[in-house]
Amino acid sequence: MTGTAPEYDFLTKIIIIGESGVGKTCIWYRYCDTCFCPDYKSTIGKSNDFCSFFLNCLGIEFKSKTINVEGKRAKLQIWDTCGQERFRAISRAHYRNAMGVLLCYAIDNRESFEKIEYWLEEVKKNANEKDICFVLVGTKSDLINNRVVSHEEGRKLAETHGIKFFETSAKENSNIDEAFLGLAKDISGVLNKRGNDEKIDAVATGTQLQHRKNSPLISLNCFNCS
Ligand SMILES: Nc1nc2c(ncn2[C@@H]2O[C@H](COP(=O)(O)OP(=O)(O)OP(=O)(O)O)[C@@H](O)[C@H]2O)c(=O)[nH]1
Ligand SMILES: [Mg+2]
Repeated sequence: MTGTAPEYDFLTKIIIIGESGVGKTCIWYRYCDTCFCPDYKSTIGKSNDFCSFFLNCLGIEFKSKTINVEGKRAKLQIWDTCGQERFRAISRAHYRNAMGVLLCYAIDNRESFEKIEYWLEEVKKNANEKDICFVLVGTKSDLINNRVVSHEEGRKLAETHGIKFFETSAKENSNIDEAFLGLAKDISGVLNKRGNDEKIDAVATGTQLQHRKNSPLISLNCFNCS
């Protein structure tokens, strides 16, 4: 046998979106680097150095994490985006090939909650992936005294869209692993179904199963197709 064993069963791209200041970058760092730094600068423009700004503008800023999703090794490529309106065109470039979206509002910011529908539509309009998975995330759940969006409101909104709901705190490291795992499970379900559909197609047409070349960042060693 040649080559080394693949390090994952599937690879998928996840983006974190929502209004500026809801805590996207903090969630990203907490999940990928297991740390919380309370004074991040707003994403884009977070560095005055031209090189960082340029890389950031190109969207070359993601972190990877490999987790176990129901027995499969899932490599999540997680992209932080910028919520500021003036950089929205750049953020849209991140939607390409995304299979999963962490849709964030802050529990102490009603406007960010009211903008969730906007963000949902924004992704649906601009993403090229038809089976994109969403989870709704109410961030900063530690700010109990400043809460203006109830847990029930979040739950109902998620239910309306048929998606999972989590309240998280990057500060207290609460529910963040669960939110990403919930999303990864949904993505795994979509990929599994696709794998099965492709197998059924292949049987029906008598052709050999092949991966779609333009599949969104799905690894070429996924789902029993070796
Ligand atoms: N109390 C509390 N504050 C948080 C939490 N997460 C983030 N913050 C604070 O919220 C502010 C904004 O956080 P960011 O992660 O930079 O927000 P963002 O969504 O990335 O903002 P943009 O990059 O402008 O789109 C920072 O001052 C953080 O310290 C949290 O879980 N609890
Ligand atoms: Mg940010």
